[in-house]
Amino acid sequence: MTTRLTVAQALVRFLEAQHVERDGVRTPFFTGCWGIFGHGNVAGVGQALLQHEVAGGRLRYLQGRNEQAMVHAAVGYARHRDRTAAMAVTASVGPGATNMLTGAALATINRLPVLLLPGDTFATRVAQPVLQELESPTAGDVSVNDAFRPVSAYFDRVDRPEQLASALLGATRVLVDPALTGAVTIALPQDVQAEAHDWPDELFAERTWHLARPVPEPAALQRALDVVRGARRPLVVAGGGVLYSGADAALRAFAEASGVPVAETQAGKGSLPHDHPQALGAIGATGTTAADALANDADVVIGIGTRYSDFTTASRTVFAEGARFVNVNVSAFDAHKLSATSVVADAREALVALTAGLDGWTAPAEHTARATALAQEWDRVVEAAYTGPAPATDGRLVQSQVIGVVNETTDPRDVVVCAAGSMPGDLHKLWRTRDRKGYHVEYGFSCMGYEVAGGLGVKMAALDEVEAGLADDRDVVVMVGDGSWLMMSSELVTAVAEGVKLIVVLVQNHGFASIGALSESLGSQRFGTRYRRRTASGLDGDLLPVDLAANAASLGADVLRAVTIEELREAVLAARASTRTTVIHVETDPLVPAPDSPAWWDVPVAEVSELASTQEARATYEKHKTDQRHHLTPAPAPTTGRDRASQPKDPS
Ligand SMILES: Cc1ncc(C[n+]2csc(CCOP(=O)(O)OP(=O)(O)O)c2C)c(N)n1
Ligand SMILES: [Mg+2]
Repeated sequence: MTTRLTVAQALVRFLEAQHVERDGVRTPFFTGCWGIFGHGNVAGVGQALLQHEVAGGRLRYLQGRNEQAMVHAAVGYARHRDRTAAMAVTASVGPGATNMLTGAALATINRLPVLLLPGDTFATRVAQPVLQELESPTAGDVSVNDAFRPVSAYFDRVDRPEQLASALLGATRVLVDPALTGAVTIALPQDVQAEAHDWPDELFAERTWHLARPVPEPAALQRALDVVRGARRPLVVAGGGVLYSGADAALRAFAEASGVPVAETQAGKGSLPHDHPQALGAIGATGTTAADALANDADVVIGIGTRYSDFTTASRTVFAEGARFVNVNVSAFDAHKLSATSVVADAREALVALTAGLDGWTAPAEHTARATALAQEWDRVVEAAYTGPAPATDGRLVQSQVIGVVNETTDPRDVVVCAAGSMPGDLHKLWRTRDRKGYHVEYGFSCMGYEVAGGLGVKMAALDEVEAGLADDRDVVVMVGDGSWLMMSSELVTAVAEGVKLIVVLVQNHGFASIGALSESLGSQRFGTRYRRRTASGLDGDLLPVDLAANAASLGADVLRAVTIEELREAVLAARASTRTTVIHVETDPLVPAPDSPAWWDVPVAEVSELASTQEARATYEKHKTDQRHHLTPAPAPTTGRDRASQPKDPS
């Protein structure tokens, strides 16, 4: 049997029918389709979504304000659902499509599934160039959508209806693959979207994809255990893979059985609650003194579900040259990093197997005790930062106080969302995570503008979990700087339209505090990082007369202005009690930093310069460069039982 539908109608039908199963739980995979329409998708995918909605279809249509932001929302959604559900995003040809590129890169870098459906120029090319078409004098088959190839985990273009089935199956295969997932792009020429075809009905049959939990190969597990058992000062580095796999309980069991302390990357923060005696908190360039000290001394580093970004390794200065690595990762690509003994497996499966294989082994008790003592020491630093460090120069709050108030006035299950600026580093060091899903900082791409849109996706995911009976409701608290806000806060309108409640803490410090501090430390004198009026000597005039609170109110949110700690506390409580989206506006002093991490981050300084500040910074830079390690020592060779070369000669 066949059904006659357009390519776009068939696509929507297919998306509606996809389900996933993990640990015996079956749920719909695609839960919505974001879209902004233009001539490249309005009559194709747009018509199909309308027809679907009129027929009472399951897949909801979500209207966004910016294509990049729609991708962010979809990514935030998928992350909060631990990659067990995803959304699609449809855009028109040209700028609608290219607006999605940043979101695509963000999704692929963070290994988070999103299905991108950019419209494409006519497959038939009859009236080319169509509005917004990129013409190439040297290639006839190129469009702007080819720019998606390097930032997509999978790319396809459907030039004929017959190609759709293979494109959809290939796309979904990659989206549900924990080792490959990311942005999956299917470019859809605008004429092909509207073209009818007789589709085999099986294409629309309900399909259940298994979300794989690959188990460790026994020999690889054994090698890993041999390295771990030889350790005197081991350390776990927990990455995002721990959370996506739902391996937090298994990690805790492993840590408690072995006495190995646990440090967390940005994506892995929340793997252990902050007050667990073995929780060292953040590692790396934005690490705690506890985690970074243990990392410096570690003889064996057990990385679980981590990409080892330069923030995690402090640009390869945080681990000693002789350290051995044992990497558990579902992706062989990550598992092999830093010359590790690699275990290519699901984090939860591997942790359970490692715990069982410990066979009574524990790290030396004094090592575990040292970790706990150092963690407590750092917690006292956090406490001091929360309650108020040095008095702010002019009565404005400082950022660490804002973080403290938000942490202490929200529910342990609430989710804090952030992405770029000085807050991700401060949150990494200072946020007391009390729930495995309580910390959502996008730091793979650290994309300014992710915050509000990503937070919207997180809240939608939380609401879907409530509806599916998987979890209770929780508030989502977006923490966003003025720079990120100005770059992209437009999805606040979508939150209002959808009746999805967000709490937004808008931290106004009149510029880029993060890059300002970085610039100063690199001898570049905070050049170009303040928001000021231009004078004869540069951008160094008065503060700009912008009122971001009024801006937020104009977008339909309730707005509260907080000046003192007490007002901020009241505002967060009021926002929690409200059912509406509330933006809390607070001014902070950009010149008072949070307690510093002891680690370094490699950002090259000009080798020659006419500025004394740059010359000094270069000298410091060169000193730090000498601390950088290679981590090229091969992992112990697999044992073969009997090594052939050393076998005794056959006496016969
Ligand atoms: C899209 C994008 N452009 C540029 C950057 C580089 N960058 C990182 S933080 C930052 C400034 C952020 O300013 P704001 O949101 O006000 O936060 P603050 O640094 O003041 O805490 C910039 C420009 C980025 N991460 N993302
Ligand atoms: Mg700022």
